[in-house]
Amino acid sequence: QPVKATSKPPNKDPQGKEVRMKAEDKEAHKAAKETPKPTIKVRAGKDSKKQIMAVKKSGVHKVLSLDATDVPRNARAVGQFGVAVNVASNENSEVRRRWDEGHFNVYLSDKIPLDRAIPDTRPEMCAQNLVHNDLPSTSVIFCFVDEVWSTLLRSVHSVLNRSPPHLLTEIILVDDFSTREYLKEKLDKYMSQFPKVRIIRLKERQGLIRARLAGAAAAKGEVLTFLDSHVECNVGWLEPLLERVYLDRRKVPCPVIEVISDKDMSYMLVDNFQRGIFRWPLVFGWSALPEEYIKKNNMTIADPIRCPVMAGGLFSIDKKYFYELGAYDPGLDVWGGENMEISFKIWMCGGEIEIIPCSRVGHIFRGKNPYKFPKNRQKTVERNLARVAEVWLDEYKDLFYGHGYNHLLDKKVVDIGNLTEQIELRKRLNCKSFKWYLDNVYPDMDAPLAKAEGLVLNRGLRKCLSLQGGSLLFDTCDLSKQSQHFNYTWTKQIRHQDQCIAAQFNDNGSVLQPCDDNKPELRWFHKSSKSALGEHLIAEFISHHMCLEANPKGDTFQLNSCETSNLFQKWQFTHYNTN
Ligand code: UD2
Ligand code: MN
Repeated sequence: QPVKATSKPPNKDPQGKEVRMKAEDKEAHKAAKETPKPTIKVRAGKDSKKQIMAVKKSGVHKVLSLDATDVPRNARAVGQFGVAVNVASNENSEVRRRWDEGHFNVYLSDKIPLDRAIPDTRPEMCAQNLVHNDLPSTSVIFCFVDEVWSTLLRSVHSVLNRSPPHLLTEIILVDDFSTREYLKEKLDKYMSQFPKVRIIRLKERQGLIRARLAGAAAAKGEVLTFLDSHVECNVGWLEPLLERVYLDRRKVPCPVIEVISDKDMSYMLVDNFQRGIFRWPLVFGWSALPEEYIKKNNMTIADPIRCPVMAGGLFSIDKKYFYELGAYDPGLDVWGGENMEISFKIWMCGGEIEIIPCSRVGHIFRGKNPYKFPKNRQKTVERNLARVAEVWLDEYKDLFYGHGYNHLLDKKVVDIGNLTEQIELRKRLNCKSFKWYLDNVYPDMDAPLAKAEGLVLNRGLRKCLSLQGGSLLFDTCDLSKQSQHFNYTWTKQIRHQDQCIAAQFNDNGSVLQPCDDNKPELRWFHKSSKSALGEHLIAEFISHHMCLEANPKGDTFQLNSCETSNLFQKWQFTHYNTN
């Protein structure tokens, strides 16, 4: 199972053509380009100061729509207003040469103003929304390792320029042991002009998860806001997030993540009603809210969207609540899986994750991680995911393993580390079960506990497996008999309650053993399809070509070399959940 980088939210039309912007936005954009008239409601300067001063302690006010202080902007600058830039063909080699510095168009990024305007992509009604005057203030935390200079700075400027100053306690840059020279003194010097920006340097590479923990530990704000280091926060992005935390400290709001093109650096609008979900084996993705759900709940495009999981990079959380939840599992390495961990933890232990359409942040989605993994990337991510599965998934962890990660079950080969503290935390917080989560938070998720189930018919004998009085026999097939019900599990066991069929006879000549995920002799390869060896039960333990065979007399079992057409080697379950 390849572990992919975080998928982009959909921003393509059904024909598959890329839709850069809505038609009307495109017009506005064009107009903006021709006559420099950004789609910005209020510019910082006198007006916004007056606005901020007008914010009294209690009561509500309209969302402040601040933008860059740099007025007038260089309207003709490359990439201004978030439009696509086509690099001249004689510059292509330079684009290619610098691509790997960040796995996006670094050459172009360096040409674009650090405080460029981007289209205000919020739904119209957002600018009219009211938020409380006494919102909590936040520390914004950027973790980075060898980030590209211009994108890091553009990220910081977008926060400085578009956040109401009284709500921004500080910006914390956590340098996860970068090696690039410009990220040292040069960065210190540059940031020293902004009193709110602090830099924390980690003494060795910790990975983004522990880097975030370091940032959180240093933060002084009431709320923590985590961002990736190659983003652009849009107009009015912060208040709607803080408003949700204000309303209920257990709400964990995320902005809509929009797409900054890795090729032409344009700012692209994403589809409405997208929520964060996962598919097996814990792969993050986006999916539109079901139409009926939108209708039933009378939802507008500006309403918060409850999400089974968050993408991971961008969210606000009450600082105390973050620690009550035990923050992140510090045993997670480098990158990946922490979004699943915090999502399950939040939902199962009493919180909520929401996407707030009135808060929008652009992010450069890169095809590859532009930094090195100290160990192998694939192994790092799968180890992280296995930790999450072991702590949070209960019996559903089999679905995780069964979708390409069965090799992780061999604890002797793969060390996923100690989980005692994480398991105790879950108990202490009195968190709900994963089944509760599936039923209540993600009911449209398909999560059958077995790959196949029901009766197990031997095609040669035309009889079914039956477990009676502690031994395995054949009997006339009868669905009503509990003794004939077996599961073919995701971890490849043929299971009846806690008894499994082994590819091995024990001392009493029986093939039954207590089930145990760590025992390779209990794993069978089985395929229901019409492939050559379909329906065989092939022992994985002994060899890939030994099959379970019923004696034609119907009294014993044996392991024989597999024969495609031998019906006594063919087994069929009543019901298959895959294929
Ligand atoms: C997504 C998330 C990211 C994180 C990741 C899973 C978004 C937009 N991004 O992947 O935040 O949740 O999924 O783990 O939702 N970094 C370090 N040290 C490291 C590795 C990364 O500081 O060892 C920094 C990196 O510079 C960046 C941030 O962590 O600012 C996220 O890394 P990414 O951009 O490579 O992750 P991304 O967007 O592919
Ligand atoms: Mn990122």
